[in-house]
Amino acid sequence: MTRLKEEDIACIAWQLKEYDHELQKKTGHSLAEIAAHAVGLQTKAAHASLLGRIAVIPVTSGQGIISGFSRTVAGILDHLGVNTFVTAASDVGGFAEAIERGTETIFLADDDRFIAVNLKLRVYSDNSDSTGKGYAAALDYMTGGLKDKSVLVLGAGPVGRSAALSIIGFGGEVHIYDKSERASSTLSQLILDSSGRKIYVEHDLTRALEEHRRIIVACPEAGFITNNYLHADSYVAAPGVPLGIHPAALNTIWPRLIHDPLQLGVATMCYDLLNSIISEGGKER
Ligand code: 2YH
Repeated sequence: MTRLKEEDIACIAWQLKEYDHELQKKTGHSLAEIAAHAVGLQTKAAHASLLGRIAVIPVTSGQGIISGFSRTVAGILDHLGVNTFVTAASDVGGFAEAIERGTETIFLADDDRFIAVNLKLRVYSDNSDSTGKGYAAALDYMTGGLKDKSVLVLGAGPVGRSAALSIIGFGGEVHIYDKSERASSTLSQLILDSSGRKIYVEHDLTRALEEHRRIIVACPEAGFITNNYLHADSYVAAPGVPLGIHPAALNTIWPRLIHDPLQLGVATMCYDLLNSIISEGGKER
């Protein structure tokens, strides 16, 4: 699993408006609309304020605090219209501070997990899961719909698994490639058992790249997708950091490429929790 570096996220907070415009140009939809689509919500029904006040707590365990990480997460949530603050204290002190300041939702990450917890409902959203969903939703919008279309998912880890399940939800056909054939087969079996849907295991990366025009890059290998695999009708959604597109191919694919280190994943975590809150409200009525 990639641990984000300070330089991966340094520019995010002050470029959120530009990033949102870029998403709108590429997919026809805003960051909030894509995140809502990822969890099956209408943006109109989802008022970000329903989340109450959000605290982001810096966590020192493992390799420690990533400078700017909590502030960037808070910036993304602010951009979505949620009242967010970063606690002054880290870890347990930060948790106490969040409760004292009337927080209902907490975002926090260590080196392995990044979650958002809603304290009222006792539900949480996982970043890997939300990132997979968010990128599948962006690809669905960007391509005009994945129904009956085949999508190559590169990487059978938590992000790839979540993306694969979402693509199936959008009616698409999943082809999975992972450098560990065992990981691909395990995922294929898991999806068959849980949903009765078949996904196709690809054994040869070169052939898989040659044959597909819709690709989700859910692995952290840099620059392996070169220009010869990318065409005027290729679409790539790449949550993986570092980016799998070769620098020389960036110009070709840029108008049909979705890639960011944090924004779509965090936005989808937010809408995932909103979805739980809205469904819970529905049950009460
Ligand atoms: O970047 C990460 C992990 N790779 C989580 C990945 C989840 N998909 N964690 C960030 C660690 C942040 C640090 N503990 C802080 O600043 O609070």
